[in-house]
Amino acid sequence: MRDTQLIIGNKNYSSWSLRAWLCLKKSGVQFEEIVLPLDTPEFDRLIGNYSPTRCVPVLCDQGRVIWDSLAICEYSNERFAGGKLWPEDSESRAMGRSMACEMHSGFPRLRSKMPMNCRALKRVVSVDSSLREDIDRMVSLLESCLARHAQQGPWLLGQFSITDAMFAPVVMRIRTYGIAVPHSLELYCRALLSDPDVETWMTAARQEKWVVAQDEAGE
Ligand SMILES: N[C@@H](CCC(=O)N[C@@H](CS)C(=O)NCC(=O)O)C(=O)O
Repeated sequence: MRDTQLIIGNKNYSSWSLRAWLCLKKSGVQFEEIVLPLDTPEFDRLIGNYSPTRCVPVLCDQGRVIWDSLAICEYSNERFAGGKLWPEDSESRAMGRSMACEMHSGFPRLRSKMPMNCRALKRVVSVDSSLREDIDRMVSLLESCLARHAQQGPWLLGQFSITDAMFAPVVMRIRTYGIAVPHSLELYCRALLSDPDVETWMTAARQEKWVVAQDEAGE
């Protein structure tokens, strides 16, 4: 058993788990992964052994318990990545932090009506005006961030950052639900989906057999 364990939900559906997992991967630390399938008696039986909130993700690192995705991303940055998961430029960092926090607390319609579902494709959900508002906000936010950092690299803030991890599940949704996006954002989606760590996650998600009925949205 490793000293560092990340407890996550199903890779196919658990968007909060993906965010924390990706930051840990990018920080280079070796960690043990424990998958507790969401919405199962097993999850209910075991989650209390790890998580004070009974939610995933939760990180157990040398006796410390760190819960909540954004806290795990920040902890990974400080403890394992030497601060490299935020850019040096304070303006970019401020923008990235605002975006990460907006993702963490916002986009309620996008999250509930278009749940992350990595293995699904060509799903159609009806887009009402409130969902459209979330989609439009997400597209304009990502597009302007990419335009601002285009000279520094392919990620949202140039180099990979916590902001990319927070928005990775949004890219999954763009793909699953066929959301039309501008060219620069389309290129970003392709780059993120072909990242080796993201591919590893996707491959594992496709192999899972669990189905969470309420997260199977769309026709
Ligand atoms: N704010 C939390 C949300 C975590 C969350 O809602 N996790 C879901 C899975 S993606 C969960 O554990 N659901 C199980 C439950 O609520 O019983 C975070 O950012 O980590």
